[in-house]
Amino acid sequence: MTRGARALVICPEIRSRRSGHDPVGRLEEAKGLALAIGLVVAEAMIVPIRMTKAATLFGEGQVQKIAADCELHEADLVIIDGALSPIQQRNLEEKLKRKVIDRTGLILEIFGERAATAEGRVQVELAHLDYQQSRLVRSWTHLERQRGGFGFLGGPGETQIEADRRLIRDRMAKLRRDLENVRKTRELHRKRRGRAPWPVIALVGYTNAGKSTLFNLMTGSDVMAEDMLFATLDPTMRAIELPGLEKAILSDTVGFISDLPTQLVAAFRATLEEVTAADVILHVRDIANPDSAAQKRQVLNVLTDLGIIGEEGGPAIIEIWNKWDLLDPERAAELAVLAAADADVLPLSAVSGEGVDELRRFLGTMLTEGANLHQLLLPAADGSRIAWLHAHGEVMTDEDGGFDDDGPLRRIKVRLTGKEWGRFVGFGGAGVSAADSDDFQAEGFSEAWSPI
Ligand SMILES: Nc1nc2c(ncn2[C@@H]2O[C@H](COP(=O)(O)OP(=O)(O)OP(=O)(O)O)[C@@H](O)[C@H]2O)c(=O)[nH]1
Ligand SMILES: [Mg+2]
Repeated sequence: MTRGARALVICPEIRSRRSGHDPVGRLEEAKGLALAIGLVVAEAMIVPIRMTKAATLFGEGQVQKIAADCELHEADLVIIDGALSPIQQRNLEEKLKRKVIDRTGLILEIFGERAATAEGRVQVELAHLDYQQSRLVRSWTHLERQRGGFGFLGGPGETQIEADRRLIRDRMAKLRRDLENVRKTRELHRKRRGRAPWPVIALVGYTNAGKSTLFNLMTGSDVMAEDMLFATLDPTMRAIELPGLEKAILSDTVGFISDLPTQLVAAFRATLEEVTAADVILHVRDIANPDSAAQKRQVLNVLTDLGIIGEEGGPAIIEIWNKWDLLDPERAAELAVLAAADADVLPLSAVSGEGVDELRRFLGTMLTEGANLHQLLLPAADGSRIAWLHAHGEVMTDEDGGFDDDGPLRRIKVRLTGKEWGRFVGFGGAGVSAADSDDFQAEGFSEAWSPI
């Protein structure tokens, strides 16, 4: 797609499929997507559809009106902010005599342009090929032709479309293998490192909600935070200090969007592995956006699709009602009552900094509460219990602990909740040597290990 090209942006509003989205918010978002890929929005409009047409989505009269608008606004291409079937896309391109891109196509273009890491690029290409493949199967039949003359290149009667499909399939298979290798290597690294000893806090939310701005504010870093959809594509992590907690890891992530192409959900999964392992999720919401409620639903849907929240629960989710500074005083007063009534909601402005100290205190309390430090001396040979501690607790130190009659020992300081401690003891904690508990209490830790 050429940067600087003029786009006519159309939001189809399908009567029977009211999504609860605010149409104006939706139109703004569609324009934002076009801008995010460097297009010029020549004109943007909502087109209500009473009954969708299988061939063209819009009715004949509407198609003519769109064609006229294209001329009037000198549009080079048309963006339909919804899903088009391959046939609809082809027919509209013929009737409008312009390239037509649907929402999925547009989002894939943005990701294709932005993906920075090798892994991100592979994932996006995979999603793109998957999208193209479905277009080949169903819409390119009108282009189907015999490959003339060179029978030896393919089997007799092989058609161009079959060859294209095979190319795509082979390429996809290769990319999947590459991706699998990258994942295995990363998993290996992670295993070697052990579970991060510090709690992980992940920022998630709708695109443009202010995640990166909050991340910068809390970490003093300077990641890209812009009024642009999908400014962040690759996750970034930094250490922060919290009241009562020496260190926690804050992770900034890619933003979500409604009607996320299914092909991209898989790409998100890998990018969001850190979120899966998070102790707390901060769901950053643009509370001043008229579409805020629908955006929240979308974010929760994606988190569910990704298996991050499920029936057995998952990490705690705290809602950050961001962009508080943009609310008019009346709305702010209304929302303040709601926020005060909900223990999991914090009003905040990542631009003015208002509410950030409260957030820090909140996180500090939440992450230290209920977890106590234990100091253990375990036989170094007892790999399975040591591994269990690394997997279930926050291991602060794991160092040489001298010898006893049976051999070398490890001295392990670990923070465990009461429940996990109970499980550890049940798991075979008996027989663990007692550590010098006096020292330990002197350091101000809340509980020391005593022999069973
Ligand atoms: N007025 C106001 N603007 C904010 C606030 N927080 C963020 N913004 C603005 O909102 C825009 C988007 O912020 P980002 O931090 O890039 O949003 P993001 O959630 O990281 O977006 P993606 O990375 O695209 O998903 C920027 O122009 C910010 O300056 C806030 O509290 N108040
Ligand atoms: Mg961001």
